[in-house]
Amino acid sequence: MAETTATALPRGFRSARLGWPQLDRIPHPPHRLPFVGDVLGADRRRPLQDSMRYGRLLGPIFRRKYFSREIVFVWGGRLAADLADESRFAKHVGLGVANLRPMAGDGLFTAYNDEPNWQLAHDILAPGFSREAMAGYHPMMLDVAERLLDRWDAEQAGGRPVDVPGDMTKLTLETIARTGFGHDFGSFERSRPHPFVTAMVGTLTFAQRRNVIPGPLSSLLLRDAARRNEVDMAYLNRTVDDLVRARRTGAGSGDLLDRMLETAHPQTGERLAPENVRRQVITFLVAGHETTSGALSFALHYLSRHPDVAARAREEVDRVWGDVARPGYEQVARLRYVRRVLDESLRLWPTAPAYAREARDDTVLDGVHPMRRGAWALVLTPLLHRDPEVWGANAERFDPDRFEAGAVRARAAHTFKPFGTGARACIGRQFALHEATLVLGLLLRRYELRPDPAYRLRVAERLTVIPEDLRLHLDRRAAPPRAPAAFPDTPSEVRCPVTGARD
Ligand code: MNH
Repeated sequence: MAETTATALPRGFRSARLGWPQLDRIPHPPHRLPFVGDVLGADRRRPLQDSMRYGRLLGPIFRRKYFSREIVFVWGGRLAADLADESRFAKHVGLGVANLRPMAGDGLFTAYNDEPNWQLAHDILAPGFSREAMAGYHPMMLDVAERLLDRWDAEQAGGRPVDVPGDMTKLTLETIARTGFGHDFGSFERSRPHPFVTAMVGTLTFAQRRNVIPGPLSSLLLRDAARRNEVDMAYLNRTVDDLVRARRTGAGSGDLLDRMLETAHPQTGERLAPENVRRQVITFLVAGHETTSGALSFALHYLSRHPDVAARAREEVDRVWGDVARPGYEQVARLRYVRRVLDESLRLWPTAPAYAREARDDTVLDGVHPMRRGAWALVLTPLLHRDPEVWGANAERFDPDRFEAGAVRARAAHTFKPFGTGARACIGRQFALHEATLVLGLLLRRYELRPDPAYRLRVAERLTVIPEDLRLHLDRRAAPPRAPAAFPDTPSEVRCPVTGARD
């Protein structure tokens, strides 16, 4: 498939001017300039937090213009819920997602809705995220987590603080590489990030910069960055090709890579072509660790700042796990409160912080804003998750009880969307939640977390978000209580935040 050039109009309108007949009713920042638009004072390294600032100023739907390209942003709960209507709206592949197409092509995350490889890969790979598949990954996830504990034990013994985002990235990269592809990057044996991570961060940052520097200028302003990006992409491709080659000559264990290489579509018998396998492997290596690493890092930050919450979570781990050395698959799902801590962290900082929705046909958004077929809007999840009409006046406060089952039931549907929405929502949701809950449980059981009192949360952006320079001091806890849980939690009814369905 030919990539759309920056100047041609790709699918969906490049500028909202064309797709929103009554655009003038949507507010934009003051001091708009001819030609350049709203770029004055814009923070080009932190475009998300920049847009959050404008969103707070301008309200639940607003627009910003970057040179000739105008973008509509949405964060109000009612508007976002309307955009979740799958009969009228669908995923829009634009901005950061579209900028990743040179790397990820028609892989699951970046495929256009009507590209045949989306449905094919989705149907082939979905069983890789079933309950049974997850239970199979569990022991491998534990193995990787134990390497993290070894490392943190050593840091703790040496009185050194731990590098939270750095070590969470090692953990999640090793987890997806091991469970998905039978590969070991050796991250914990390295003092610096694996070159795969450095190259990946480079391409994500480049894709983000291209959002705010439009086509005609980008070739000029980003020339050196584009050259470095070529090098990064070549490295990613090489890594993946080596990995696939090794598997073709060796034996797998029924993991994701085996499914990509061996499995035929259950109805049509079709298989993924080699070039598409390469796209999928890159997609899963990147999508499968970057966001989970951020989610774990934010959760650890909030736990360190809320000792009452940490104590409650720790009490739950002790009660449910007792002193079993290796908690089983089933024991992870029973950490209800730890899971709420994670949900609440993903509420305040959903680590894939935006998703785009386009009109399937001419329609009117929330009965107010007409949209032509193909017109689209970007949902700013961190602001949606702080809409006072949904979350109350104290929406900025960290409070895991917001995810207590009764509170979830009482809330409007489609207002918590850290994993996106509809048919193109995250396929790895259960994988991420299981991995993160397991790791938080293990860490809470082993350590008390002590923050650096001088640290103020700074959020770095590279399409995803992650806390910058977060370091924590650890204290080893006394051994957990002997007796395993005598009275396990009775599972309560919980609504799925993505589909609104009840478990
Ligand atoms: Mn994930 C899609 C967030 C973990 C693989 N993921 C999405 C989307 C969001 C998202 C949001 C939808 C984007 C869009 O609409 O444009 N994902 C997350 C978060 C975490 C996460 C916040 C962790 C926390 N994702 C994972 C993991 C994997 C994964 C782990 C793989 C093991 N995600 C994907 C893939 C897609 C996706 C693949 C694209 C699915 C599709 O379009 O069919």
